[in-house]
Amino acid sequence: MRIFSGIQPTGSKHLGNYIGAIRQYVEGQDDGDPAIYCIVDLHAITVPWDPAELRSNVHDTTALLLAAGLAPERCLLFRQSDVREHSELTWLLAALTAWGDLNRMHQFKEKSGKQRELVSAGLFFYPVLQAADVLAYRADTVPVGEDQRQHIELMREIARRFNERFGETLVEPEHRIPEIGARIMDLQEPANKMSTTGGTEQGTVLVLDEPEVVTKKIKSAVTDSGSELRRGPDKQGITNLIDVMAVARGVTQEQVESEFDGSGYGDFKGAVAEAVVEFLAPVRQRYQEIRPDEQALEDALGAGAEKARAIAAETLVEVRAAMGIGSAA
Ligand code: AQP
Repeated sequence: MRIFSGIQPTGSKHLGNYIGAIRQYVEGQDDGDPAIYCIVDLHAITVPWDPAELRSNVHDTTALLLAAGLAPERCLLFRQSDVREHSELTWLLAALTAWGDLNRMHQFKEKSGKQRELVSAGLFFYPVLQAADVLAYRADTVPVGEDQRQHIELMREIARRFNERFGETLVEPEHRIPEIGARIMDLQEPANKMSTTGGTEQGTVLVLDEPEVVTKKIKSAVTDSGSELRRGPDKQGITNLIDVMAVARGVTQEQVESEFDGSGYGDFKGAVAEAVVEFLAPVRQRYQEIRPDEQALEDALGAGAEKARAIAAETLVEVRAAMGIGSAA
């Protein structure tokens, strides 16, 4: 089984990214043949960005993934822009992508609505680049959070259309969404997902937040006016905290509910804060050790890119030939 997933280079990955995606990357790195993880700097330029900050953010995210437990000798970790095949395949797949489908993407609607500067064509094309990322490796499985479901459906559609028209060349990937924690919610606005660009500062726990900050954010999480510690559609805040606790402790949501049955919300939040601090502590500590050595980070990314390029280049040869692009030889 070949695994592929991409993550944006932002300096501040949050608990939702960690639980929904990064945790799955680490767990899956030995199951992949290979497991391929990509830091998607080309996606990062679909919204306003600062060039120097972008480079530095790639190092931040690389260090965070390594600190979380990715091992370059057990998986393939690289920077998207180092493998130019992604950009070429984006254009080729654009020829098979319906404008109407792109126009229906929730992420585009949300992000373009919030944009105060230019709404770029790149933002509109974001899912095509994402399709190229995955299809270039003929990946079977894409570990992601719930918010990416629609983009995965679209890339399946593009692969299907390509194969129907030009013969079996690409693989229709399946998403892998975690059973618990697929959609971690903002602690202050539990109806919305925890998010890099759209969330509240107090409601977003960053993986690298100091323990006191994590504790403060979790203790001030918005809950409901009841007192029962159980999940339910009318109890979004508590449901979210139960999910977070279950993942941090490595138990089921039912086990959390029965352990804390009868406890007050205040005590429960204190326990969740403690569990999350403990859950993130090793990552934070390893990050401090790994991040300063930028040469080592570049070396790891460079080695990953070389292996990735070999796979993607092979796909591109077949795709170009099938589409009649380039010389016949
Ligand atoms: N709240 C979340 N719960 C679970 N999983 C989540 N993911 C994102 N938010 C949650 C998953 O994290 C992975 C990495 O996403 P990304 O780095 O490519 O960036 P993103 O999706 O743009 O991250 P955000 O935080 O969601 O930023 P905004 O809200 O600004 O777009 C993906 O697998 C995603 O599913």
